[in-house]
Amino acid sequence: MNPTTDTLDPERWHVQPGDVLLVTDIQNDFLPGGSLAVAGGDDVVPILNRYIGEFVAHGLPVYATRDWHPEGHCSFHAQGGPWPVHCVAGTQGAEFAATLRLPTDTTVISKATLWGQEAYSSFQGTDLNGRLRAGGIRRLFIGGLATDYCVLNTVRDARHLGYEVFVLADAIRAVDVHPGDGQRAEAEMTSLGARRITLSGRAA
Ligand code: VGL
Ligand code: ZN
Repeated sequence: MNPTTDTLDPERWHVQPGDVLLVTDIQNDFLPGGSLAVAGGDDVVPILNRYIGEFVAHGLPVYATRDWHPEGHCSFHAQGGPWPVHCVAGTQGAEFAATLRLPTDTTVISKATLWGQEAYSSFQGTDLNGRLRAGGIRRLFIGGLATDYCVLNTVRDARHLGYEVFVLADAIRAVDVHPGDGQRAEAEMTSLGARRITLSGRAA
């Protein structure tokens, strides 16, 4: 139990027009057995499938982001970066988890596609903001991997861009390179005005 998150009660919620579900980096390399496995990363897949079902049932859009690196990306150890080789575009490790039930009309956003640039935020170097604006999106529901990298940086940018943000507290997991990184990330997202929700808070 951690006091930082225990004090943050998930709130009741329902979806409405102008909402989007952003499924973050549910790729084989980030799941157990992958080259940059996030502990418990597979636990979030069935939960995300239920959020996806909620959005589909309401005719609302689902976006899925993917880390999509070129070979020899600057974030890899051999290039002096912090990470093992992971999510190389077109490889099995970069594929979405087979158990993730994305709708056929999912909008896929690829990030960190340039050799010399790291990008943890799904807004960085992508057309995500333009697509959301064009779609009249005002509220982002964000879950996936990893809490302390892509989810955190995407939430930061989303808040600075003026979106309302709901963090799917039961559908995120942290890398925790330093113990507590995930908890600190969750506290920061809350301090930025992102609201925490869970499936159980869904209004009937
Ligand atoms: C990520 C580590 C390395 C992420 C990407 O998207 O959370 N984390 N590359
Ligand atoms: Zn990466």
